[in-house]
Amino acid sequence: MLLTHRYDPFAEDCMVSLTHDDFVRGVRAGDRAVLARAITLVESERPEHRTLAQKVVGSLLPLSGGAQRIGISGVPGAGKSTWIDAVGSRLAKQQRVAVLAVDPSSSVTGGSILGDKTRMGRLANEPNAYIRPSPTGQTLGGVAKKTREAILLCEAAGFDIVIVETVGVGQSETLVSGMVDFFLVLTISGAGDELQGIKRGILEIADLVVVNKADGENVSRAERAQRDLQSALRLMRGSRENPNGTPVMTCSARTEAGLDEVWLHVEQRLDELATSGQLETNRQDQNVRWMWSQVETHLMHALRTHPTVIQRAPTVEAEVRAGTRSASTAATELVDDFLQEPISTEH
Ligand SMILES: Nc1nc2c(ncn2[C@@H]2O[C@H](COP(=O)(O)OP(=O)(O)O)[C@@H](O)[C@H]2O)c(=O)[nH]1
Ligand SMILES: [Mg+2]
Repeated sequence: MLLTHRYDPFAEDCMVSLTHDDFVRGVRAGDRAVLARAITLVESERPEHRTLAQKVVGSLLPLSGGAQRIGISGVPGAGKSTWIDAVGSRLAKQQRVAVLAVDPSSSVTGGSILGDKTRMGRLANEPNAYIRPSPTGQTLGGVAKKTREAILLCEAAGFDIVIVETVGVGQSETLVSGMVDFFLVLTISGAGDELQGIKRGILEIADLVVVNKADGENVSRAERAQRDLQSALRLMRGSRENPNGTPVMTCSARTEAGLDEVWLHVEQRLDELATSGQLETNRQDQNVRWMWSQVETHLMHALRTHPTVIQRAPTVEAEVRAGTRSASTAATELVDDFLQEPISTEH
């Protein structure tokens, strides 16, 4: 059955009829409909779903890890969706490709910058592809957790490549770079200073920068942008192993010029990382960092929902506001209140 790219709004209702074993069996078998429901399950905020979701993810964890995890970021309009459509469609001829979206705008405004899947029309029609839009109405931290779990589910379902698309605004790119093996930043040539069109922070986490839309009259501008970015990156990130800093390439997602070269670079780099063992080390580090970030989330949730803290917070806040109590004393007091009787709250 090909329920592939379609997000099924009714899945959550049907979900109750699927047991833990149904989920595990279906995902293992690569059943798209069950995979879609399993992702809906991990996205669900309902307590009974969360318990089941944890069990399902736990059971499938040993089957995960088999995909190449690629993150793609860039400002809205840089051509991310077009790029993924073009590259993904080629890859899907031989491999199974899943695309997951992380869109911070959908959690803040309810809208979506990343939004429409229509630009991935070709990929959506590939039987080997699965496209999943961003979960809406969630905090960025929530989206990160769900995206991580969705990656694991896709891997357990046998996908060879998982591409995570995110918008290069806000913090989502940092979150995504913490869950992928290779982080690609797509940019476009601007009027003058290339570094203005792209945030410095994002360049620091990029494994490869690609200037897109190098087509038609734009070719020479794109090439100039490439040179400018390359010299900036050489200064920023040049090292003994990589004297030129993070590599910068050009391509056109529209005409598909340069796409093979870009993908070849990604593949070669991933091969090197896998062979040297660095890929595994990176994933281990990511897991440990993720564990600590989850510890923080759980602790903050427990603290903020603690009865004494809830009761005292308004007074303490007012005192801090009025300057009658220092922020750090107040913080210590609130934490002490919590620690006297820490109520562990499942988050
Ligand atoms: N000329 C040209 N236009 C492109 C290219 N890639 C994307 N576009 C166009 O740029 C616009 C934004 O593309 P989209 O993929 O939605 O960008 P995203 O917001 O980064 O996902 C669309 O109108 C695309 O057709 C390209 O390589 N060359
Ligand atoms: Mg897009």
